[in-house]
Amino acid sequence: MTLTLISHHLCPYVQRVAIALREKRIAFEQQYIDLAAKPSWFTAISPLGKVPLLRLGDEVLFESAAICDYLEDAYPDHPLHPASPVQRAKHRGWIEFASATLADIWGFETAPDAVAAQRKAAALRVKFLHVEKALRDGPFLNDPFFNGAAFSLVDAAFAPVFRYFDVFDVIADFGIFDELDRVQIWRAALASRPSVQDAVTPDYAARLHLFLAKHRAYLHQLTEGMATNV
Ligand SMILES: N[C@@H](CCC(=O)N[C@@H](CS)C(=O)NCC(=O)O)C(=O)O
Repeated sequence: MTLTLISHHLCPYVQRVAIALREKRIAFEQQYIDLAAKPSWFTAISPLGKVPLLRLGDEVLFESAAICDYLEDAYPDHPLHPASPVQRAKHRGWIEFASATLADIWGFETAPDAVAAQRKAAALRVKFLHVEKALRDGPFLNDPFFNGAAFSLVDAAFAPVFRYFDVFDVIADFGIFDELDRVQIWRAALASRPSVQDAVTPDYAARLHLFLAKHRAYLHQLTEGMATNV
């Protein structure tokens, strides 16, 4: 059976599933749609009108968490959730935390001016301070994932979060990660993971810049020299 991941080039939730599929060594195809002009076949099969969807023959799954749960159940090799129920519940909580962080990123990347961007940068810093505390102690450089040596769905959820900043950091330094040493090590480890690198197309950064331009975002104004740096 062919698995098809219905995708959008910039969607971080799509990336979660693409990373999980690659980590579990499951073959799949990707089909990209334009969310600004959703095809009628897509709206017919997507109850919330959102990507990702995972097509499995005649079946269609929606919502990234439900899709990842399905992958864990149907493909138990290369597990991406811890065995302990307590740890699993904690991981689910942190995956939800990544979603809340994505909501702040949306506010940051679409902020129309410096004041709004600073406000959202401050909210993001508070989020990452929590993440810094959650990352455990230990020989972190040799063991850099959320759960230590084993890559998990929390890693798949945060990798697309950090990817945004690979583009934003080139535009301006908002100090969001200053002195968050564990977060920075984690971010670097995720960026060098092949499943993470392959979860987007090579034109990801160019597409994100176009998105910023379309929203007339403060970050875009900085690239154009239209605004003063923070
Ligand atoms: N809770 C959903 C969120 C998915 C989501 O927000 N997808 C966005 C793109 S990143 C989407 O399809 N939005 C629909 C639209 O823009 O109309 C999940 O985890 O799958």
